[in-house]
Amino acid sequence: MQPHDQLPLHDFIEYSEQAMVLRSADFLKTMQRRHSIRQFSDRPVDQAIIENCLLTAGTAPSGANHQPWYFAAINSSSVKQKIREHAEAHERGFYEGRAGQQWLDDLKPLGTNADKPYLEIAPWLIAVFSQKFSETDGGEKQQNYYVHESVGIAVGMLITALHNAGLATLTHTPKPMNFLTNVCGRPDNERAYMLIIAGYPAKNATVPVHATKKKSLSEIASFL
Ligand code: IYR
Repeated sequence: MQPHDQLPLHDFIEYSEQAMVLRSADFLKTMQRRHSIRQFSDRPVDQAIIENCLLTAGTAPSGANHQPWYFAAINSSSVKQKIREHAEAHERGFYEGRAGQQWLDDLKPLGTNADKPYLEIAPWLIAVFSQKFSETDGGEKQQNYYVHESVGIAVGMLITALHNAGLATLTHTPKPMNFLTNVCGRPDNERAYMLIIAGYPAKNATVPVHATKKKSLSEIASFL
């Protein structure tokens, strides 16, 4: 097969318009039940579920289909402990001044602080890495395109897949995040992009009221 060969689109499913209205409304309801949480249960989650969700993320569109992402899925207590130690040390600096007053004021309604016990309690941490360059199968340096856009889409799909599977998540971006490269043993061409915490919510899990207030359609969209 030549690289420019085309395959017929064999798996597109056409629904009736009525079904599409129902499906889109149902999916909206499903996604309106997605909340970032900060109280996780230590209940284990089967790796097979995480694998399916990562494969879902891997179906994301990307610049030139170079798929400039890598996911380190962490279940090991000792690695989670290391990540918590690093993240909390960085967060303490953040909350004790580095953030600046404006940022701290904006975070107040979320009730966050430098303590991140969930980094050890939740069964899975998924460290997401972006690849500005990658290596081809032949060992040559390959330029990647729209890296942030591509990885952002993949992370969105990962969070959606985890929620759809029945898990709760938290997106976490400790600043700086480069310690994740060492802790996860990733190569130089990768940058830590985000940390996704995934698991069951704790029995007493809460959601900040502030986080439930989503903009209305007219605030986020217009029809031209
Ligand atoms: N990374 C910090 C602070 C933080 C920043 C933003 I922007 C948030 O939406 C939430 C938290 C923390 O995790 O506490």
